Amino acid sequence: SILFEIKDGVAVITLNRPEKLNSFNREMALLLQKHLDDCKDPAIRCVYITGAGKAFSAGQDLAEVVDPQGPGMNKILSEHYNPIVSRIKALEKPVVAAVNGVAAGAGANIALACDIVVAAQSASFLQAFSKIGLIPDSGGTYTLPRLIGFQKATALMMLGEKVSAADAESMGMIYKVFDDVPFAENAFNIALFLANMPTKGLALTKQALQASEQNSWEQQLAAEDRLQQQAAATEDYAEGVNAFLAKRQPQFKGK
Ligand code: LHQ
Repeated sequence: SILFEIKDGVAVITLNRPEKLNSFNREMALLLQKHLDDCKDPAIRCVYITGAGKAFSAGQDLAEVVDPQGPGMNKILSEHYNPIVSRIKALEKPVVAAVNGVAAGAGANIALACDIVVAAQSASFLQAFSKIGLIPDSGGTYTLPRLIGFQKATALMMLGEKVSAADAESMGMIYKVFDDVPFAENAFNIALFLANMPTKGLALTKQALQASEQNSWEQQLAAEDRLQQQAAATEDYAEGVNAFLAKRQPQFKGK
């Protein structure tokens, strides 16, 4: 239900149950966790998540939740979605979501947990949960108000309105919209670019941004001081400065 390959330092994770709009069942949720763990390999310098077919993901497979043999409500967040979004946040490299089509429910919030989210013109984002009596999960109640503000997040989560890719871009939910053709090429170029950058510096940037979600100004300045010293101890920092001074292109190794 998931394709995994490594291309030029980018791990490409393709959600692949297109006949079910890449909705998540237990098997697929556990497999995504496994592949995110595979991405800890230092040879992987960026992670790229997309969907096969016309959707990114329709969220939880609703056939599974009514299946008496299914995983049960007490497991779906603790064993499926929370470990997925926590792995995305903890990965020490950039994670790009290339939202090729509709992203609904947990599918939307998994995308929004990624570091950089781009979408095809025809893609859309839907906080579908309220329509079936649930609350937004997969970190959405944390992520979305921080991205677009409390008011818009509340309205989208209560009304369950579908947001076009263009509107998602203009409200700051996502980074950028690309034309449908050639969407994958443009989106993947961002991942390729990131895979050639100073990976440790990007990981520390990710850590600093996450720390800012809780820290006071003073705490955050102290965190920047600590993390900057770690960045300055990397080989890529030395390479970046040397290449700049020598007026040549840097060759970053992610070390
Ligand atoms: C689906 C699904 C789907 C199964 C389309 N499941 N079949 C946490 C805790 C516990 C429980 C529940 O979940 C969660 C987390 C969550 O993610 S809750 C939110 C779950 N997701 C939704 O409520 C979204 C439901 N889907 C939709 O609203 C629409 O399908 C969207 C807007 C995603 C796409 O609309 P369309 O492009 O018009 O496609 P469609 O509706 O015609 O769907 C195509 C097929 O896929 C269809 O099956 P069929 O046999 O008629 O071709 C759908 O039934 C099936 N499908 N989503 N989540």
